[in-house]
Amino acid sequence: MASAVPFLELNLPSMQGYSISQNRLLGRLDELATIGPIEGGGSCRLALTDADRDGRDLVLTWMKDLGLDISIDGVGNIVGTWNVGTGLPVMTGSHIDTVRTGGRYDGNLGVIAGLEVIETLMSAGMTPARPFAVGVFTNEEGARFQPDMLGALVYVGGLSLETALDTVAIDGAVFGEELQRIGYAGSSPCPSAAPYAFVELHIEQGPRLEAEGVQIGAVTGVQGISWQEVTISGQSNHAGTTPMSLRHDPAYIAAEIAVYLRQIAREYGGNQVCTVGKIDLQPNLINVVPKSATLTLDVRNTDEKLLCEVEAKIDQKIAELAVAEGVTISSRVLARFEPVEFDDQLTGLIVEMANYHNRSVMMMPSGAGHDAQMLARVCPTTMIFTPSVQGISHNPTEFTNTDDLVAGTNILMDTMWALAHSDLSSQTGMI
Ligand code: HGY
Ligand code: MN
Ligand code: MN
Repeated sequence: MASAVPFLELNLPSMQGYSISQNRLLGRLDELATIGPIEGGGSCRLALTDADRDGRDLVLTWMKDLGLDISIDGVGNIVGTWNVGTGLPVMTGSHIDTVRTGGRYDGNLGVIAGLEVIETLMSAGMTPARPFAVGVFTNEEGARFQPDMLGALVYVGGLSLETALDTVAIDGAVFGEELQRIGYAGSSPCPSAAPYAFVELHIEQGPRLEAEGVQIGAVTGVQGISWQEVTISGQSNHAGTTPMSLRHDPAYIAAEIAVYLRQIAREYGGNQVCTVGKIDLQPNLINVVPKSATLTLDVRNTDEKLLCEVEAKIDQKIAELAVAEGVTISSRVLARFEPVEFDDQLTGLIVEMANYHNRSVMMMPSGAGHDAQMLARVCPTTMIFTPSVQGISHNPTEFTNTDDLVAGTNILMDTMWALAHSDLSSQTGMI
């Protein structure tokens, strides 16, 4: 999967001795982490909350300090553009919204690294032949509003603005109202114009790079994601007086579903993962057989055919459980994205760039969803992964070593430069 980009002839920033600033990169990661701080050094900035607004305000300040042209669209996606050169921009970026127990690198690294690349080149007096853009996409996590990657999906025209604005959060808030409330209902049109290319720097969030002693991931794509909310309605009753034979217990069925998901993931093995991350019981009291149980199913696989098989088996099991326990079960899809393949020439470029930077590298799919999987619908796209210590993420103790952060950002800088000075349409090799 070698790329054909003649980047060794392109006078890359690193070839001229330029490197990003470690202190500025770490300083901004630390500063952003102080917004919505939680125990353990991470952050809670659920999409469109006050903390998300405060994080956006900080990033906007950094963008304005760099003199970037700033656009905010109808779902609050922010794009800061260094309007130099000609033609469509080479774009990078990610998200700054977090899960409730977020770390300081997930998403934040991709946004801050993009600004760092621009600031380094500005200081070096190196002006790329194309504009450089940094995107901050709304609601990547999907923890409060589903689906995940919602902002990037609207950005590329995969979801209408109206549908996005009408989306209701797990706490009952309405997306459009929250966006207005935090002052980020922008006027730039959705969908946006496709960039020339998109490269996202992100932590791996899993154990593979560390386990294999590899320093850079050249990401080949993103696995398929199936999210659904299952609601089980039964007979609420007294915990002490109701004979077991007369129960119609939603909590029991929720537990059976969670156990089945673990079993089927084990049965399929490979990249199959299944998670029950959220269970709400009503009335949620010690001495009451619940009236209802609402749980979320997160089911993923790199192989669409297997993912469909697993979805069908789960649906069948749920139907059987409903009959056996005499409960009624309904479900609704919260997100469903097929596996995405990134542009193999761009991924090949990441491999070559990592080699050039003397960093060990391996090609790998992403287990997590990313904004890049949406940008891949409209332009050549790939991702750069840096290792996650002990593979931990969506956890305040998420950590990535400084030299990996710096190397990943320098590779991003050279990659964006190479893309800005290559002809993606040329027949002499994609880039
Ligand atoms: O769920 C995901 O994979 C991503 O963190 N939104
Ligand atoms: Mn992320
Ligand atoms: Mn995440």
